[in-house]
Amino acid sequence: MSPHFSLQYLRSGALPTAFCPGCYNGIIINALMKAFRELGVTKLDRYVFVSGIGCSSWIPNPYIRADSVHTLHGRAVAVATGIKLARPDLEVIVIGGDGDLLSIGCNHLIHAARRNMELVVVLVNNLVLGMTRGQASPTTPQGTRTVTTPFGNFEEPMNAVSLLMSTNANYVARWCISNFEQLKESFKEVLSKVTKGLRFIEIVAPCVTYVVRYEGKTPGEKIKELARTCVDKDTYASLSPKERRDLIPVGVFRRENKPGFIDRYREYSTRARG
Ligand SMILES: Cc1ncc(C[n+]2csc(CCOP(=O)(O)OP(=O)(O)O)c2C)c(N)n1
Ligand SMILES: [Mg+2]
Repeated sequence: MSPHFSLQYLRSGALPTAFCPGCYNGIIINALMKAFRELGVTKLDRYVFVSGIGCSSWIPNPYIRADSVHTLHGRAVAVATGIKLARPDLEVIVIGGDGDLLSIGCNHLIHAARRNMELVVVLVNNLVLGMTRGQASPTTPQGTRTVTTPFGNFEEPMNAVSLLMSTNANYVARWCISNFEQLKESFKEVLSKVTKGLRFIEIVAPCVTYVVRYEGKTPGEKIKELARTCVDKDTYASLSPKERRDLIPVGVFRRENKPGFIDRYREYSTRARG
């Protein structure tokens, strides 16, 4: 096996990437490609990637050697839903940023999750609007210095996992970029159709240019810090509110197998015809 075995899933000419030096998005591509490899997927012709606009939306397009749609900012989940309804035989994977999926496109995410739509949704939470140069986003932690919050963010951030847990989504997980193995295993789990319906994975991957550098840290130092501060969700639950400060709970928060929208719709139309 070639040491660069995952390159088979990338388009030729895809390297070097457009990402900033040290950007964690490369780690996400790597985990995804290794997941495909370990699942024994040789060609990506049964997969469609959908993304909006943002640095994270560049993860599938143009790098991954599969059909992909780069939609309007915020509309990836809506377009992905349309593709899935037209071609239920394809696995449709949305990859988007915190601005894309939780700000301008949050309504689409909520309703796709409410319907348990048969989609994989990967939220790359880099804590800012990276592509537009580091403005605060709905997930920017309180106190974080950004170009629009030069004295620290005073707003409360939203918690994507809590939001998804209030919906009907079958699979809800969060990993930090320091959890490479767990992230890869999560990708394998959601792509192997062990679970159907809406499968949501949040990846906390702070923007190295507009968050990590502003903290005076290198990408390597930050990833070591995340390895300490991202703790298993059960450990987190056992801690006092004071001990939880600055910690991020990670793990698979929900793993169910309820029928998704398309299954329920088929059953409904059979009943209606009957
Ligand atoms: C309709 C629309 N509104 C605003 C923009 C400008 N815009 C482009 S990318 C972006 C934010 C990207 O942030 P995020 O989704 O978090 O992705 P990141 O770059 O951080 O990965 C914005 C506001 C746009 N392209 N289209
Ligand atoms: Mg972002």
